[in-house]
Amino acid sequence: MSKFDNYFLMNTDDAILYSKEKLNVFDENANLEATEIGDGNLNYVFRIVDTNSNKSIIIKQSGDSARIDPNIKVSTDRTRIEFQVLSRQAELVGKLVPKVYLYDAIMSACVMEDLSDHTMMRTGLINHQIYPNFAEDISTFLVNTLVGSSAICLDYKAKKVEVQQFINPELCEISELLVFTEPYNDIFKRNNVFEPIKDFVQSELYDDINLHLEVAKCKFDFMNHAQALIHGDLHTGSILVTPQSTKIFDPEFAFYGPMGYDIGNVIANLFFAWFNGSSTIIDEAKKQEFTGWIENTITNIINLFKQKYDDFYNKNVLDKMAKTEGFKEWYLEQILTDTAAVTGLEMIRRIVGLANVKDITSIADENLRSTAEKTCILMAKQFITNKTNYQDGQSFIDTLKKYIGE
Ligand code: SR1
Ligand code: MG
Repeated sequence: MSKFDNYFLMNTDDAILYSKEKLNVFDENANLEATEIGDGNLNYVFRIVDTNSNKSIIIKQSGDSARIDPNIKVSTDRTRIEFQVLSRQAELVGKLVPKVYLYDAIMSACVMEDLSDHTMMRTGLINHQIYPNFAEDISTFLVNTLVGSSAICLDYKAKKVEVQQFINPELCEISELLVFTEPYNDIFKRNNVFEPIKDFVQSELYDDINLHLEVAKCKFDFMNHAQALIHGDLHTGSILVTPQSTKIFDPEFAFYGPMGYDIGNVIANLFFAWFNGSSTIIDEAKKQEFTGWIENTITNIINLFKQKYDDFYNKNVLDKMAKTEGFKEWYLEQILTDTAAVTGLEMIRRIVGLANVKDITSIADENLRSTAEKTCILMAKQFITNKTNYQDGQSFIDTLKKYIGE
């Protein structure tokens, strides 16, 4: 009989006991200390350290409801998905994801590498840190995990098995509501709209029927286009960084969906960092350096994605018909079109939806925050309604410049 034979939500003492009983990581005379460090919307994350040897690991456990809102019930199967996705992605991109050591189906826990020497990218960006390798690393991650898990590279049956393995109905439903529905109507009255822009949100989002039509098209693409094993929640809170290293984690929203969903999430969250820097950095030269780096990073991610896609495709394409002249280019155009639309969708939902982002909510000056939020919404609408026009990195920056009046 073990305390861990039946599921319950652990506290720090339980996490220490769990480490001793279930893991073969620490010495018998280890002096273990545990801290709960989770700051996401859903899960509990324990860091266990042996103060004698400094050896440490992470135990991530899922509860049956969201931390951000206990009324939101979520399947604990998401931990299995996270473990299996990280294992699969390790084969595709090696060191760009944390190592996973154990999945415990009873406790809905996953044990993984401790990356406490890294910083959560959103925190780093809010402190206006620059990460010179990021565009290179994330473009490799995107191409290898997305194209590498798609029907371009997998045989017919293997791909269907993967689609089935990573079916993720409850987490997808969260995105279907929070990203593709509620920002346009607030049907569940849980949107978080900054008071000074309420009227603007009413006219630009809730009342814009043409926009709703374009969003509906994207929503049905998200629900029905099983293109690749996507991360599903690739914002800057799902990325750990140092100036030399990038680690993409937390793929609990993963499923077979459109590739552009991941790329668009990365681009949108970099725009939030741009608006934070532009609104809060006082020193003009520092501001230019930081926002200029974000602009180059956005441009480089799209352009590097295109280059690496081309190379990866040529080396790995299996399907006979996918080798037809012109198909590779056509397929890329669709991915970039989806990317633009999702950039817009993520920008809107993080400004007005249930789950906001600190980059924007931490802008203390009310007028600057209102301007940043309105500009994000207007840019986002362009990305959604003119999604076919974003086929290179510069086009994303051109929209930024247009709406900030440069
Ligand atoms: C109820 S969960 C709210 C948001 O947090 C996650 O990180 C996802 O982005 C989700 O939409
Ligand atoms: Mg998360």
